[in-house]
Amino acid sequence: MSLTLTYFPVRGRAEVIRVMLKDQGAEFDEKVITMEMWTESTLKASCLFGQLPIFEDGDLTLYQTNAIRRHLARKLGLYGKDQREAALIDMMDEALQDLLNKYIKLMFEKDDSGKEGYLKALPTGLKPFEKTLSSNKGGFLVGDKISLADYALVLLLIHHQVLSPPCLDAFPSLQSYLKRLCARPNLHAYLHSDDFKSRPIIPGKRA
Ligand code: GSH
Repeated sequence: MSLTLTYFPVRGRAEVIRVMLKDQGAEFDEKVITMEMWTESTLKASCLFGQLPIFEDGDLTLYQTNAIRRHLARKLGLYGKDQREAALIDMMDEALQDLLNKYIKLMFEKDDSGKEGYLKALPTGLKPFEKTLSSNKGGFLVGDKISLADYALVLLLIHHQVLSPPCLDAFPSLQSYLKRLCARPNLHAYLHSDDFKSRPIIPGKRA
């Protein structure tokens, strides 16, 4: 089945989808839409909610990042081993979305004035994940296999280390988790690729 991701030439909301597909070794095509193409074409009008990303899986066309992520998680076996694990994965993922929303808000601020306050509050946001990882012997947020939520956490941690390199210093479980997951062969190759490295986090913000 052919998979196609359509998005802007930035990491943005689509990066977690890319990371998941790359780590899983899933072949997919990318359609890169520049701002010029977006504003000058009929693509926006053709999108159900007027926004990207678009994900096509054969004849299934999906909008909404989290719907795409969950579709892929179900398809690729990244949603836990049973309903109990799926519920816990959803819980972790929702908490990660809360952190991500704050991070996105900060990224789109015009200047750096919010950064200090953001970094001051960050440990409170990271603590539950540290606690979960330090008590889960399976090595992942839930169970003993990588899930939808792990990809969100890994990418969030990578981006936070760009924002503030020492931000994980007080979190040994998060540090070793990040190191271990980033060493997964496919993920390691992707994270060191020009493709990943050259893509800005958001327009105008270099990683
Ligand atoms: N809830 C949507 C999702 O998660 O997919 C939000 C999508 C969204 O905000 N897309 C932005 C977009 O298409 C890029 S990250 N912006 C261009 C526009 O709205 O015209």
